[in-house]
Amino acid sequence: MPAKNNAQIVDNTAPPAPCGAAPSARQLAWHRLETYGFVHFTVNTFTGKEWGYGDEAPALFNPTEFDAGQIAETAAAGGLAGLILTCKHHDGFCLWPSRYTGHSVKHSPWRNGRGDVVREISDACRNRGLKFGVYLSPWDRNHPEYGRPAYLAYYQNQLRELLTEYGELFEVWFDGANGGDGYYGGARERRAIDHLTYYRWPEIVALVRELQPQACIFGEAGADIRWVGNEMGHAGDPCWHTIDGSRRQRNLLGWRYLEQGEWRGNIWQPAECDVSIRPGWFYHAAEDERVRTPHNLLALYFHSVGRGAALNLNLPPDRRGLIHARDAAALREFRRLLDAIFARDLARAARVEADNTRGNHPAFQAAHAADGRADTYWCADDHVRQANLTLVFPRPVEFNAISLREYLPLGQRIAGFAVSAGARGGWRELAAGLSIGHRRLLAGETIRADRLRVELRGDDACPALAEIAVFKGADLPWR
Ligand code: FUL
Repeated sequence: MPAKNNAQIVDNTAPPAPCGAAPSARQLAWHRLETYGFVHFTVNTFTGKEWGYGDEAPALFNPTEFDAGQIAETAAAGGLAGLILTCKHHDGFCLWPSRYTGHSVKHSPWRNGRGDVVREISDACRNRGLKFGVYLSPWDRNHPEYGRPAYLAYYQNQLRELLTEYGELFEVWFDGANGGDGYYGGARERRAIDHLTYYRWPEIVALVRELQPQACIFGEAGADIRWVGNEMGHAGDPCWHTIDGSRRQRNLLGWRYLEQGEWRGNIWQPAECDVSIRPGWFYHAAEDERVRTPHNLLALYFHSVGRGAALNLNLPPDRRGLIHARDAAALREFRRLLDAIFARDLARAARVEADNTRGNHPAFQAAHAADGRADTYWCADDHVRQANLTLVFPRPVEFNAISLREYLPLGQRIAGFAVSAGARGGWRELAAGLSIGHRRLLAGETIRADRLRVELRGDDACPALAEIAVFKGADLPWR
């Protein structure tokens, strides 16, 4: 009889099996976006509040020069890949003429009650090549039935309107906030709910999957993307793309846990850093002097996108319904500085050596890590747990920023790394860390070197790497 147990035969000319949890196609597409924007707009813009109580008259909503084109244009000029609009914030006021409530733009003076902010923003996004996403606050301080079963049908009806009437969505954002008290149709009382069970998340997730299968869900159970645990615009270090699903079920996701995730968690749920360009989420004229500077935005980018997370940057329209000139200027300059840093990848001119190449096969050769493509990668043999990649520059180069990327379809494989510069025969360690994932940016003082070594450690899998890129930026945020 032939031996049955041939499972150990390793084919090192084929890609390795994905290790641990791996991303879905919709998550992979989301990882590639890296930066997109939030648009917080509602009656709060006109009352000066951050959380409307729910008793605001729709007549308050009256932007005088609303221009969705200016909002989308500003986002596009800042290099954002899409916009997520607060179609309904906690105050319950709807920016679209929902069939299920009169508490909406329908009863506002804006466009004589015939306007639809969701329509105009979603159209403007598409016209400028931006993706569009929706935020629909589960907590509704206006609705009389909030906290009772009847509200859930209302919420799902509204969600269905947004999922079916505004074209393709890239993200659906479910906010976990609930402060208890509210107007609630005049009851003016506290209504506490259990946010894990009250909203019937499995039904909501099923609705999004049915109607917008490509959209990533931000939020609670069943979500594709997790909150990063703070609203300051930075991910943890490390920041793993995975979490332990049983912790989520047991409501044990503290902010520090969310910032870092968990190595080899069983669910792929990467982090999104949501942060406002101003102190508040809504526009307040009193904060015009406190718009983030371009350098501050650069620092946010390095601490979010640069740790493998996405950056969701809030740009709140003012009372005219426009992005204020200060915010627009800061965003534009941020993008100019960022593009200048990443204008020329010095690694492209280097020869790349690896101390191990999977099956010695051209498909996995070291050169793939520095070919400027994210869809090709270097990979080691299955039994290898530590490997070095070395860039050999034709002549000494000066650099101060390095970008590393894993090849995510194979899961997160690298458990630790170190980067060293080589000059005149000696090595100097520049940086070391744990997670790489979708992207890891390292920046520091300017170094002159003729070699760059990247040491990679895979605890339970052979390492693979899609990108090593090397840059000399004129204007790094911390200088
Ligand atoms: C929080 C909300 O309470 C804030 O108002 C804002 O919408 C932010 C993005 O999420 O939970």
